[in-house]
Amino acid sequence: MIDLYYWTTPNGHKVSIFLEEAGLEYRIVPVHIGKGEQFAPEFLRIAPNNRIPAIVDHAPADGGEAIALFESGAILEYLADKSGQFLPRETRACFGVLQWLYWQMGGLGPMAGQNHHFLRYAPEPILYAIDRYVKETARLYGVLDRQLAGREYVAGDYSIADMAIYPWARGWQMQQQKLEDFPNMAAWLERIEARPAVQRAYALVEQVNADPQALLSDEARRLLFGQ
Ligand SMILES: N[C@@H](CCC(=O)N[C@@H](CS)C(=O)NCC(=O)O)C(=O)O
Repeated sequence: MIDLYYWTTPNGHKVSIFLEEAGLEYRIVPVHIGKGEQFAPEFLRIAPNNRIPAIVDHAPADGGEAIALFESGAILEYLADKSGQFLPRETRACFGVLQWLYWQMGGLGPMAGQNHHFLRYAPEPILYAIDRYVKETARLYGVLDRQLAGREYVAGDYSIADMAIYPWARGWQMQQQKLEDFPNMAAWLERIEARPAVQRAYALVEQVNADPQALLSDEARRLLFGQ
C-alpha cells in the first residue's frame, strides 16, 4: 500500500495519474496547503520541503522498511522503477524520457508556477513579472510543440515525462497562452485527456477538495506566500 500525500494541484496530479495508470494500490492523505497542513511536523518528517506531493511506500520491492519520498520527479522515477512501467529500461530510451522529466521539473514547472503566481495570486499586478513568465511559458510550450511534431508522446511511448508535463500544460488558458500557436501540443493534450486513468485521477479532485477557490483566500495567501 502506498500513501499519497496530495493536494489538488498540478504537482499532486502527476503522482495520482501515475498511480491510476499503473493500478498500484494507494490511499490519499489530503494535505490542505491552503490551511497550512504542509507545515505539520508529521508531514515535515516525510517532506522536509513542506510541499506536496510525497509518498510513503509501506511495501517496497526490497522487503525492507517503508520508504518515504518527496519531489514529484523522484516519486515518478521511484514508482516507474517499482512497477516496471512508463520508463523504459534500455539506456537511450530511458534517458530520452528522463531529459524531458527534468525539463519539466527544472523548466516548465517553476516557470509556469511563477506565471500562475503573478497572474493569479500576487496582491497587485507587476507587469514586468507577468510579461516575463507569460513569455517564458510560451517559449517552453514552443519547445514542447516542436518535440511533439510527428510524435504521439513526448519521448517514445507514453511515459512519466508525459505525466509530469500534462498537469501543467492543461492550464495553458490561465497561463495566457494561445493553443492555436501549439497545434502538436493541442493534439497531445487531447490524447492524454482521453485516457481513462487520467480522467480517474482528475475525478479525485472533487472528492478531496470541495472548494478549489480556497487557495485564493487571504489566509491561504498568507500561509503560502508569507513563508
Ligand atoms: N518541486 C516540487 C514542487 C512541489 C510544490 O511546489 N508543491 C506545491 C503545490 S503544487 C505545494 O505543496 N505548495 C505548498 C507551499 O507552498 O507551502 C515537486 O515537484 O514536488
